[in-house]
Amino acid sequence: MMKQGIVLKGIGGFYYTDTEKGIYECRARGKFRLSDISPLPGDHVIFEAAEDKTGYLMEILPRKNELVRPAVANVDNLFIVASTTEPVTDPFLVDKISAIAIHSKIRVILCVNKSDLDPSDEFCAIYAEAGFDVIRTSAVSSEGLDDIKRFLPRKVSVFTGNSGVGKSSLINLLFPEMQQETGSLSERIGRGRHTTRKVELFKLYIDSYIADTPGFSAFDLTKMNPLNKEDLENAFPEFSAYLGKCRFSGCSHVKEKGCAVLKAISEGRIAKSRHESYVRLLGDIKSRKEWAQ
Ligand SMILES: Nc1nc2c(ncn2[C@@H]2O[C@H](COP(=O)(O)OP(=O)(O)OP(=O)(O)O)[C@@H](O)[C@H]2O)c(=O)[nH]1
Ligand SMILES: [Mg+2]
Ligand SMILES: [Zn+2]
Repeated sequence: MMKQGIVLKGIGGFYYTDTEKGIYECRARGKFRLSDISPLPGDHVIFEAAEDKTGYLMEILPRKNELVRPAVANVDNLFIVASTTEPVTDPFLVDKISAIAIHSKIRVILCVNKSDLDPSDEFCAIYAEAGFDVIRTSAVSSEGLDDIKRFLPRKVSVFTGNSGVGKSSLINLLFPEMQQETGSLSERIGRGRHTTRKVELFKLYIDSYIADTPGFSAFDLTKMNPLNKEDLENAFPEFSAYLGKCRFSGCSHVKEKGCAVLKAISEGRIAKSRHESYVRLLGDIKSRKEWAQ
């Protein structure tokens, strides 16, 4: 019998696929192994189901979006977890991941975690003013957990961010039955035993899934889906009020005369750090084009 389900995780050639009748352990048919496309967590799939809850994947339905790092498909909400202490999140990481997500039409929610250690007022303000949903959270005081929960119903939500910011801790507190491994900074420097290794979706309630993911390193950042130049300015929501108002059409908002974006920065309406990230991403895009020629 053919069934439709959503892939929760892939391990050793098995794809654990959730349906209204429970989870099926599916193998991929040869055509998946031969083609470039392999099933990702979040994929909607058609499979041939057997009585014993095993099956064969036959088809991956079209994806509405797909992230490379973390590798997951059909994401509705991307919770970017950041911290301004132990460890300090580089704003560039937030700016790059959020730009990719916005371009992929994924809703970005910034969780500024460890508020018990640092209120992170300045960091929160930069992103709130840029138009992001910002939640100040703590896995120690439980601040912000109810605000996270409001975004989850009937969505696929993915937690990302650099290693050690508290993604797994927040998820464990929200849903104690998930019990993701967590670890202190000193533990993760060793062999990283207690840090998250793989992407796996968990079903929370009907049509609602959540995924913890491994923390980012600088290496991962260079491998993420790049945008092109035209898409980049649109991936910075606070630029939108000024786009089309620069003196020169095709303005790249770096140092041009009469640039409306630069004027907004000088008047304090756009944060300098956000613009610095934009310029850096634009530079990455240009150098990639030069290499490609
Ligand atoms: N004070 C404080 N410590 C926290 C908070 N959240 C997490 N921690 C601690 O930070 C460390 C890292 O937490 P994890 O939840 O493992 O971090 P992670 O983001 O899942 O890390 P990776 O799996 O490596 O990506 C642990 O020692 C946690 O106890 C918080 O809100 N406040
Ligand atoms: Mg983790
Ligand atoms: Zn401009």
